[in-house]
Formats: sequence, C-alpha cells, structure tokens
Amino acid sequence: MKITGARVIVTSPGRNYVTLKIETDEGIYGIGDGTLNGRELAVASYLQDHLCPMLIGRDARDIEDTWQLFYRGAYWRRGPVTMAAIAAVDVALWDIKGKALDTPVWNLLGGRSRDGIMCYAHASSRSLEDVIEQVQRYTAEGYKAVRVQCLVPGLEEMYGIPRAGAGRTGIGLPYVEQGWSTEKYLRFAPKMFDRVRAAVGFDVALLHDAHHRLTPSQAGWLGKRLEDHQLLWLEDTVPAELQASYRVIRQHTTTPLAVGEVFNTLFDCEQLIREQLIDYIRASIVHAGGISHLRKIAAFAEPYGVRTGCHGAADLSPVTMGAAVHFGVATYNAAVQEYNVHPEEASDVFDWDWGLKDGFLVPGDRPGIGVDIDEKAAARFEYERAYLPISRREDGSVGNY
Ligand code: EZ4
Ligand code: CO
Repeated sequence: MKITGARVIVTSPGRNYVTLKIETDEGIYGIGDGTLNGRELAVASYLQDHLCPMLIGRDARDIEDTWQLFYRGAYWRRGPVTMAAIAAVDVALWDIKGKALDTPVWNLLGGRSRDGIMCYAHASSRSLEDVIEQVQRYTAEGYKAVRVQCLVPGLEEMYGIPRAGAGRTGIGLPYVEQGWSTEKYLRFAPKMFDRVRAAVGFDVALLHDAHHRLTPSQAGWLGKRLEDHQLLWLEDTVPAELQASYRVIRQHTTTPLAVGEVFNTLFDCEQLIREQLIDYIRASIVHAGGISHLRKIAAFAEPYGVRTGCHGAADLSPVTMGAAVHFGVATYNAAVQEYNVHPEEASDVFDWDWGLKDGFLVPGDRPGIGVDIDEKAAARFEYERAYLPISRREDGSVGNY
C-alpha cells in the first residue's frame, strides 16, 4: 500500500489545529494531529516542507520503520516541533492500518483492557463558590474526577481561569502577561481544598495543576498540606527539565504526583519513572511522537507502577483525543485521560465517533481512529496567530509556565 499524497490542513474552528492527511493508492486515507499550541505553523512547515515529500512512495503499512526514519534520519532528534510532526504521521498511519484491516485501533494495540478510560473534567472559576458548584454539576453528570482551579485572591488574572471581562481563557491576541505570586497561591491553595472537600466529600476524585510554578520545597510543602484531601494527583508542581528535582518533592509528601504534558520522549521521564518519583506520566500522543512512542513510554512505566494520565486540553484536537481513547482502553497501565470540551465550531470541521459515557471516554466502532476531517469546512476557519499567556512574578521577572 503506497502513500500517494500527504498534506497539512491548518484550521481554526474556535482555536488552531494542525492536521495531516495521508492518502494511499488503495483509496484509504488517514489523519493525524500535529497541533502545538502557540507554535502551530512551525509543525505545519516541518510536515509540509520536510516530512511530506519523504512520505510519498513509502509503504503505509510500515509504521515503525517510518517512525524510525523520521526520528533517527533527521539527525536532529526530539523536541516538541519534531515530535508533534512525527506524531501526526504516526497517528495517520495507525488510522490507515485500522481502516485497511477494518478494525478499530484499540484492536491493533492488543485489544481492550477496559471498555472506557476514566476522564476528568475542569472546574475553573474566579469564585470558590462557583468552583464548588461546578464540581457538583460534573459529579451529577457522571464524572468521577474533576480538576479544581480557582483564581487566587489578590491576583487579577490567572492561567486557565476565565478572564474578568468577556472571553474564555487567557489565550488571546496579542500575547498577554499575567502577574503571578507563588506566595499568595500557596496561602490559598490548601484553603481552597479545605472548602471544596468540605462541600463535596470524598466520593469524587479531585486533581489540581500548579503549572510548573513552584520550587521543589514549595511543592513538598503543598503536597504535605494536601495529603488528607486525598487528591488523585497534584500536577506539574515544578518544571521537570531537572528530573532529579522530584526526589525532594517525593521525600516530603505522599500526595500522588503527575507531570509530563510538555514531554516529548521517554528520555524526558526515564529517571522520573525508574526512580518512582511520580505516579502518573502526562505525556500525550500528539506531543510525544504518536501512538508508537507513547506505547513505549507506557510499557517502560508499567513495571514501576507508574500509570498514564495523558494531557487532553482543548488544544489537543479531536483526532488526538480519538487516538487517546483507543490507547486508553487498550493500555493496561492507562489510568486517566484529561478531557476538555472542544470549541463548538470544531464539530463543523471534525467528525468523531468517540464519546463520553458516565465519566468514561469510550471508543466508537469505526475502523481506524474513528475521526474524520471535512476539508471544505476547515478552509472556512482561517488560522489566527495566538499565544499562551506569559506569567510575570511580583519582582518583574518572567515566571515559569
Ligand atoms: O497548559 O494545553 O493540564 N492541562 C494544561 C493545559 C495546557 C495547555 C497548553 O497548550 O495545563 O491547559
Ligand atoms: Co497541566
């Protein structure tokens, strides 16, 4: 089965998505997501200008060989742009293989370990009362787990929290800077969970994301202070370029730790997993080299008792989410999948068969990934340059993300 065409579709139905479509001489095509939030066109060019020409004429069946060709053959390895581009190719080829064999991708990954993958919703507000109401609403809808984020008193805007005026999040044009104070945050975060647990009890799993803004000792303190609230996980406490920094956190708290939404390969988390410094690895299909590489991360993590809790914010397109659902039901040590509803217009462009059932994401029964793209509709939503907000500390210096 020869690859006859490969093209990149950049579209912005509510937010930017980069999709690769690979066509074959048997009339079967596949799609993969290469979206890198805030740096979308770099991946689009990497694909269009560098990988697509190499794909033409290759056998679409040889997924692993194509992965190795692009990873090793480039000489320049790893990094978010490279690995998102490889992921787009990889997922498109798994999609093609599923369609060619008339079977969903979970079946190609060894069959099902479970019928659905538990997901978590996002309670996020400027007011704690509202956060609590949101948790209660999600629980009533059947969600088993909710991530809890609230505006810290004394801060005007905060990443992931609705803005004061109109508009959904801090994602905007041109780029915005938001003031940040770790001290204010640390005073508030434990009280927030005291209030939320008192209101909603312990039957719902709660999670929290610190967006890499703490030091190891601050993270250890916060984790310790939150222990009795029994979080499902505390996410991204410190930036993890220095994996050994998690030793300090681990020694100070038994709160389960999750990190890795910005990781690209196993090399970013090898020490974290081998030393059992984390409980959940958050690497995603789109940002960590596709299904082929995420499988290897999961396989490496399994004997160490580390489970996957893959990133799944709305900038991970319905294509990645489809792939993640197949991965999540097939992979033994897949524990949780982040789930954020996509912008409404995304369903004008993408058509997917995966769905939400009683707090679990379940695959449909289409062959392949189960997601399609309407290229005409995609063309109606022109790319819009967008940046993630940048944090600035009280002393004026740029903060961590
Ligand atoms: O900041 O997807 O856990 N989820 C997150 C997300 C990420 C964005 C970055 O593109 O932290 O909101
Ligand atoms: Co996060």
